[in-house]
Amino acid sequence: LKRVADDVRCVPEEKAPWFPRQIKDLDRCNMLITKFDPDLDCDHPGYNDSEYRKRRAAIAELAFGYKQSPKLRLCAAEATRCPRKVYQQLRSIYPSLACRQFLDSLQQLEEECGYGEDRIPQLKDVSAFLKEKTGFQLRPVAGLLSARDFLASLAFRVFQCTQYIRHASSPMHSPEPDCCHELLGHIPMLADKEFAQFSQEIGLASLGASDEEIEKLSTLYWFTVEFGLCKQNGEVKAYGAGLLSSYGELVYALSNEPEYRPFNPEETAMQPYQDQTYQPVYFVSESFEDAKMKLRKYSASIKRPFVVRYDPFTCNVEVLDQP
Ligand code: HBI
Ligand code: FE
Repeated sequence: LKRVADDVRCVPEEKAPWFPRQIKDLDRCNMLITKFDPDLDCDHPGYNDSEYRKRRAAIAELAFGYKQSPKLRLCAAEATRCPRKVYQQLRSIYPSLACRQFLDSLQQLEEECGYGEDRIPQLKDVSAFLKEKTGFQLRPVAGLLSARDFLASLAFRVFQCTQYIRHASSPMHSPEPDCCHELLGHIPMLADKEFAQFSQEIGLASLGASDEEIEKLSTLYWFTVEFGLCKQNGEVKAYGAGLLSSYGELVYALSNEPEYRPFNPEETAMQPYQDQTYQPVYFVSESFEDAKMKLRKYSASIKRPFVVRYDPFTCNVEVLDQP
């Protein structure tokens, strides 16, 4: 493999869309999509609550102003507005429905990071915890990002994390990601080494990919990281964050109602998905190791005029000529 050039822009834009090469380039990965925005979507539970929207705007300002730098601090989410019920209800069903990795991490987060029903932990503590476990770190984001920008950050082991909380009128459901979804659904999984590697590899596969490939990778992300199931000691357990942060769908997904199919990236990437109701089908992985190997094979089949390699020492992405 030959190094193309050091110039950040050495892949001409007409050959591939721009993508970040360094972790600080993530400051440019900030394209929000307007879906589920409480200011624009009249079905959003917070739409008619001007105080909620004002608070959201202030939290959004913090995310917009964030620059990738180890010196900057994440804001202290909405630490006192914790819906106790969310934590209590979900916590009670995790032992029988969540995968082992999730349960192990959650226990550590309770012991070391202030997870519990009484308050929302500080994102900077959670970010430091993750950094130590798997090298993942959090960066604040004001809402739903474009799939391209969202996936690109995963390539650098950066998770774009919302800080606002769902509207108080619907404590058990949120149309958009909120800090309950991130903290309960995503963070415990990102503290697992195999899963962290799997997540980063989806991110690396997305860099400079065509819009069509981004769509497929985001569908893969949806049916694994958000709604994935896996086998464990002969039983099926949940590892997807969308499941682990939704009491209703977690119970539904592990009942005998929905259809299960084996995880297979070529097929999974083409499956239409739902962001309004429960999924009609869930994909079951044999293990994270197996899911990772299958994803690797799939990624290698994505056509790009170059290959990317992540350098863990510099945290940069190197771009190499296709051999
Ligand atoms: N943005 N903040 C945020 N959080 C997500 O989980 C998220 C996103 N944008 C796009 C997205 N997820 C999906 O398209 C994934 O399938 C990539
Ligand atoms: Fe999510």
